This record gives sequence, structure tokens and C-alpha cells, in this order.
Amino acid sequence: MRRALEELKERAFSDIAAARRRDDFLAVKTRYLGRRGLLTELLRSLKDAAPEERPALGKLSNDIKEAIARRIDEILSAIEETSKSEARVRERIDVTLPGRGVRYGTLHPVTQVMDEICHIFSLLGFSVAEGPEVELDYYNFEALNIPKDHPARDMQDTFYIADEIVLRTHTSPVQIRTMEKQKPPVRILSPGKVYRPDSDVSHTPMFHQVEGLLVDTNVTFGDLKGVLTFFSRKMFGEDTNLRFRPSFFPFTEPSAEVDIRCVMCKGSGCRLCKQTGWLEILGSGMVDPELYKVVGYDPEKVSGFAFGLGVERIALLKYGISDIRLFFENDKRFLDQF
Ligand code: 2NL
Repeated sequence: MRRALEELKERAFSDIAAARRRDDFLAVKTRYLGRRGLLTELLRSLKDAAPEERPALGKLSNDIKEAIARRIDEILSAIEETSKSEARVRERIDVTLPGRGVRYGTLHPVTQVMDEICHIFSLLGFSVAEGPEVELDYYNFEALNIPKDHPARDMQDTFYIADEIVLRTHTSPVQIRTMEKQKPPVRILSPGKVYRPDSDVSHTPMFHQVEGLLVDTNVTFGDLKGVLTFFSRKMFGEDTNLRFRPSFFPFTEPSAEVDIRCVMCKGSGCRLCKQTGWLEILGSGMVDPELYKVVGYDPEKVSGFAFGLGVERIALLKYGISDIRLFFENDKRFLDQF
């Protein structure tokens, strides 16, 4: 029995020496020490040994069992340690590598131009006012001196939501609402979306407008010219020439449209300005005294001017774009240029 135990120990250690990988060592452990392992089997014959030898044989087999187990466990934990440190090297993060780079979005060109317009007028003390896009007929038309039989009220020219409710066709109703709430002096801008049932190269059913209104005592047409000249030169360059051309709007009297020298041909005549040398950029005029009565101002005491411009039109001219619909197709190749 003693011989058998010593031989078993030797075989176990040579098996350990031959083992290479973690699984090999686990298999050796099972083969010798498992519940049905070789050492366990051998111990069954302990009962056949002489009773006085049993304690010594029992101790010997225990020592062998522990020696095998200790050796294998040492190797297994060494393997474990090695694979952990290999993983640490493999998974190490190089914090000095450049980052992946965040691609920033940009504001839509129409928004950029609208912001720029608001900024220029803010230099002259104008502040922004806002109001609803779904508007009462009263604020969109009636209060602005546009009577029931005016062609602008035709179904062809206005989106009707209900009998007396429309999508605003301009942002003027915001100025009416502001004047109702606020006494002069008033110096506001109303930027925003407006709606008209139009669709071709130069019209989309929704577009953006900025209107301005200044009401105070002793405001003159000269003030209007000064403010709009300041704006045009900030927007299109300090050497921009402009002209004020008589026009008509139901809510201003007198009225004028403002043209700038063509940005493309500088006035010699081209396709963009239709050979006129001039480009229309906005409409304006002195506020019709009728409107002051509507909002409760005294037309004898105050005067003022107003103007309205189409943001897409300004953006087309500024960037030399020929089709307004490009602004609304959301083609990233187009938008990425701004
Ligand atoms: C244009 C012309 C204009 C106004 C808008 C206005 C508003 C009030 C009173 C008087 Cl509350 N006027 N707005 C005045 C003149 C022209 O817009 O061609 N816009 C694109």
C-alpha cells in the first residue's frame, strides 16, 4: 500500500509536469483527487491494511493529497495572475490618443439671416415681439385697414382655418397686438413664419418675415430713410446704394419700396435684376393714422413708420441663390455650405 501511494504521488507529479494549460491542471486534479479519483480509490483499500499500520498510511495519503492539491492550486493561481496582467495590457486605454471628433450642427441659413437682421435693428434700439401664427381675421386684416372686399383676403391668397381664423399672411398682427398693450414710444421687430398659398421658384407656402414698427412723437419719413439705409448698409455692405420708390400698402401712407443696387451686376443690368440694375429688398411707409385709432393712440400726437421684409429673399440675394425651394428641401449638401 505504501508503495502504491508513493507511485501514485510520482505519477501525479509527472502528470502535473506534462500539463500545459489551465484545463490540463484541472483534469489532473480530478483524475487523482476527484470523488472517483485514483487516490480516493486507493484509500478504499486502507481497510485491508493491518490495523497498526492504518494511522501512518492515512497520514501519508493525506500528505500526498495535500501536496498534489497545493502544487496544482499554485500553478492555477499563477496562470490566473498572468492572464489578468495580459488583459490589463491588452485593455489599457491610451488617454493621449486624439478623440473621435464631434460634428457640430449649424443654424439654418434662413435662421442665420433672420438673427442677423434682428441684430442690426437691435443696434438701433429695436426689441423683438412675437405672436400667434394662427391668427384672428381681425388682427391679420381688419385692424390693418384691409377691408372685407380686399383681394388679399381671397381664398387664393390666404390659408383659412375657419371663418374668422387664418394662418397669418404677415407678422403685422404682432405689431397691432403690441400697440394695443403698450403706449408709445414703441420700437419693435416681429420676426417669424408667415403663410400664403403660393408655390414656385420664388414662393413657398411658408416663409419668414421680419417687420419693424417705430411709433413716437415727431417721427418723420427722414427717420424711416435713415433707419433703412443703416440696415441695408450693415446687411449688404457700407458701399450699398439704395432708392426709395413710391408704392402702396393698405396700412401705410405714404408707402415706399426700397431697392438696392444689384449685388450681381452692380447696376449695369443682368438676369438677377431683370436688366433694371436694382433689387427690391423691402416694403415700408409711414403708419396710416387710421391704425392709431384702432389701437387707441391719438393720431394728432404720434407718428411712426413700419417696414416688412422677406427673410428668404434677403438670404437669396446675400448668398446668390436662385431657387427659394432649396431652403426647404433639407439637403445636407446645400445646408452644410452655411
Ligand atoms: C412687404 C411690405 C410692409 C408694413 C409691412 C406695417 C405694420 C403695421 C402698421 C403699418 Cl402694424 N405697417 N407693416 C408696412 C409696410 C410694408 O411689408 O413687402 N413685406 C414683405
